Amino acid sequence: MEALKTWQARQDDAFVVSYPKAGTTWTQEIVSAIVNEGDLEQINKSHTEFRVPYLEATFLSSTKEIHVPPTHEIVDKMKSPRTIKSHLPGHLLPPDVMKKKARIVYVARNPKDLAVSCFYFRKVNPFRSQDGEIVYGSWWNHYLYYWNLRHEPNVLFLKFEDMKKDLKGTVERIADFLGYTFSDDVIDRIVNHCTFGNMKANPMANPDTLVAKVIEAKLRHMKNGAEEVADSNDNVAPKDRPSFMRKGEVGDWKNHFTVAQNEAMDELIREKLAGSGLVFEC
Ligand code: PPS
Repeated sequence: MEALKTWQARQDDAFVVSYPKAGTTWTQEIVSAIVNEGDLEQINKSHTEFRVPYLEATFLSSTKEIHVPPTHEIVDKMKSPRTIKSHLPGHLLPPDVMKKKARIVYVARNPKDLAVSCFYFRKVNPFRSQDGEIVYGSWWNHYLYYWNLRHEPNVLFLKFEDMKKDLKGTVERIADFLGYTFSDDVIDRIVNHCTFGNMKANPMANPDTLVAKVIEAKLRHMKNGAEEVADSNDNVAPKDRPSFMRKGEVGDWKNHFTVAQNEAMDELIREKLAGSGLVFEC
């Protein structure tokens, strides 16, 4: 985080920024497909996580002998135009990103589905959340920071629900925002590549294999005493871990929330987003 304070962005960078579980991987795949001009052969040569690296996440090495540099140093060596993922809240995003007016595609999702998706991902990835503190802070602070930047020419604010309703329109909007004009054929190819079913079936877009490797490395690291295991949820057996590409739907919260939970969440949403103009269909 210290290094990111002075990290240099480039004007033609395309960032995908989001609160976790809001539709990051989906947006990553769309942005990557656009920047590769719909060349699926090229896109499918490497995994999304390598095409659109996760700026602030430095992955653990599988052995002591292999040194894995911090991701931002890997990103420094990438050719332009770079595509980069970040979950950083606005005040922690490297200041040079806005200074250089690098493009930011931000995606937000209705908080109820976000909570359900987080709940399942907690079984996939043993990230920590203790005493009400959660990685990347509260969703409303994250959303509102970028929502308030939505009129900046280098920021495009998207909602998961709109992407579900009109994937083709979304691909066209992002392409236009990033300065690409495509024929209908190319647009249709990108749309088809980025449907839930096709991404789930594509090992270069579905994070499952990579996630499993990252979790195993993390658990090994914890067992070696480098970090304490936060709680028993951290030990969900691989066979019981849900797929990262779980459902990809709008309104799955209805299958999970009690009436009381729904009312509490509605009140929280009303309170936190009051006066902002940001509303969700949920
Ligand atoms: S992460 O860990 O923050 O990167 O997760 P993120 O990618 O933001 O969110 C994961 C959820 O997005 C769903 N997803 C999709 N939905 C619709 N269409 C496509 N193509 C797609 N790709 C990913 C994924 O299934 C997770 O949502 P849930 O509700 O858990 O299924």
